[in-house]
Amino acid sequence: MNEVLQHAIAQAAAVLAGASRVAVLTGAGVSAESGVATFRDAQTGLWSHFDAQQLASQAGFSADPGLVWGWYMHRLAMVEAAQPNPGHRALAALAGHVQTLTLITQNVDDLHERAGSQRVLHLHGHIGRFHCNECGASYYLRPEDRQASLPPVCHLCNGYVRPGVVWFGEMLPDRILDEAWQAAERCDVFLVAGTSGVVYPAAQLPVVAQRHGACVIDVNTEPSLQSEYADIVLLGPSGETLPAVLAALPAQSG
Ligand code: BV8
Ligand code: ZN
Repeated sequence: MNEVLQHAIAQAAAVLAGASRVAVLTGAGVSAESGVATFRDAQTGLWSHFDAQQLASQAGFSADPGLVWGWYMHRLAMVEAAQPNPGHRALAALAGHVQTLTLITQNVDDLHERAGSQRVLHLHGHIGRFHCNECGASYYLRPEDRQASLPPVCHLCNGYVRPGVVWFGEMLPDRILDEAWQAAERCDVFLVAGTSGVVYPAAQLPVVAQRHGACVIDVNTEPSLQSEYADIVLLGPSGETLPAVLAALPAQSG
């Protein structure tokens, strides 16, 4: 680990050690080391000719429900085959070092929960949950649905079933967005990890936090939109830098 990164890790640990309220925002980058492709990663196979935003939309689903269903079943299988990485585990452990930690994620995988994090705020939903696209009725995935060439149909209205994620052009869940916004306004430190910062309103959260006086820390393998204004920048993989920050924290008191 280079000098600059080691210094930034020590700075981040010092700031976190003095914090009582911490808010964290994660993106696809924190799951990259678990083998879950990021949104930037080129789509593979059948979907290589489509950009993620097109597939993750009502328009995409109406145009070709089978293609979009297949894409989500492909991604669901990737998530289920993946394991949390040291970055997820470091964030779960960080909760024990501060008075309040609010973990906000744009990810639709459950790797934070599998790493032991409690009450994760999923701004963009869950890839493992399903409901009817017409009437909203919940739906429980059957094994045969995974290989199906079309989405299952709703037992109430025959509408197509869709994944429980927020598509582009759709509103985020109110209560979750409000809780995330309040955590950003009230935190002493806002830690951003593994996000490019291009999708709104999630990308607004670190700005809100900094405007309310918080120290913003950005963790990424490359410069992101946050690193332009962040107070501390850790340029390295979150699976290595986050455990290093945790290791640099003073031992938990009591
Ligand atoms: C909405 C679920 C009301 C689905 C997702 C204001 C300005 C401009 C546009 C808008 C605006 N307000 C609204 C919009 C429109 C739109 C938007 O933001 N468009 C962008 C693209 C310009 N927002 C919406 O539509 C939102 N809804 O606003 O509703 C409304 C409606 C209509 C019009 C106005 C208002 C809904 C957005 C949610 C969409 N759903 N996901 C699914 O997953 O299938 S978004 C999805 O993409 C992810 O959840 C995530 O949010 C985003 C991908 O970003 P990242 O997670 O950051 O991933 P990415 O691949 O981009 O980057 C990975 C990063 O990790 C990189 O920086 C890389 O360097 C780094 N990295 C890689 N490896 C590592 C690493 N870092 C550390 N360690 C590593 N090992
Ligand atoms: Zn229905």
